[in-house]
Amino acid sequence: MSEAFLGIGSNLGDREGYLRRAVDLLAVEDGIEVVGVSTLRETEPVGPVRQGPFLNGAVQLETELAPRELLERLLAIEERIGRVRVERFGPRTIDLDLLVYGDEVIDEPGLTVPHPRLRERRFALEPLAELAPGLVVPGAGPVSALLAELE
Ligand code: GSY
Repeated sequence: MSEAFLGIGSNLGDREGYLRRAVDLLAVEDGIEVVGVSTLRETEPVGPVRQGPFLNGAVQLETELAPRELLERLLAIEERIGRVRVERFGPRTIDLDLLVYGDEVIDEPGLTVPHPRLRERRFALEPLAELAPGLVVPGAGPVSALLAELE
């Protein structure tokens, strides 16, 4: 079993409903156990697109799935919920990002772990630190130090 952390976010429609449904669908997947869900928090949009505020959180998993298989399940859950993305970096109904997978560092087409923009994203680091304050992000350092760098 490996420990993994996801970032979850939504800024279209019933934001909390989409996030809760994603957690419910994760919890019934074979090979995935949800062991923690952070507080959901409203965050200002980050990035080049003007858009409404997000609701963001993080989820802690134990999983038997390899990283690529886990990523495919995340995409399937997004599809099942009815993922809508208006444009790249723009509004979306549901976003499930694989932030950290055990102590693995992976850089392959379509799969980069830890998430390549994690250290820039307070909206991902804060819920991650809430779930696992002692976490060391592979190749990047303690989550507490990454957050302090953003201060
Ligand atoms: O995958 C990230 C989507 N996203 C977000 C987000 O989830 N939260 C906030 N606050 N800003 C964002 N900008 C983008 S793109």
